[in-house]
Amino acid sequence: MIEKTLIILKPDAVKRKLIGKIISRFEMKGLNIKELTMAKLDSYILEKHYEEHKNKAFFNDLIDFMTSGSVILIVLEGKNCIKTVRKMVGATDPFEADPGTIRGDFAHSLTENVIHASDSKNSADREIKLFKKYF
Ligand code: 3AN
Repeated sequence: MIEKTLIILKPDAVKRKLIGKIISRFEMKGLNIKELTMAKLDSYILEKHYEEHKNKAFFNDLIDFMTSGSVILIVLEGKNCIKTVRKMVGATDPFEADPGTIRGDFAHSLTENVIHASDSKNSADREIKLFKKYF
């Protein structure tokens, strides 16, 4: 099934100049970039994006980090794109993420873990709608 998913290259990916390397992995996999923009996100939209985590101890650190610099927002499209991209991204904890995955290869910390990717069709639909104003 052809699906769309939302990707955020987080502030650490932008600061560390990893954007090209990460996008090139998605292109090599044959996924299509439907939308792409650079933005500085505010805490209002991020609190909505991460609302499932609002009671977690790491929530404030996560919002501070995500507002600390520019991000790249991308809508990718492709066959079974949501699951494929999650596999390419790897586990949340970069020290658990397999080598060859984006987090396994590039991320150094649990909060600053380089990339966000929608985890289901429902999340993808919700997140693409939430960030639509930036595209
Ligand atoms: P994923 O991004 O792999 O779907 P989520 O949705 O569980 O992971 O977490 C959202 C974000 O919150 C992660 N990408 C990471 O930046 C941060 N995070 C998750 N768990 C922790 C934790 N235990 N400590 C610090 N930050 C965390």
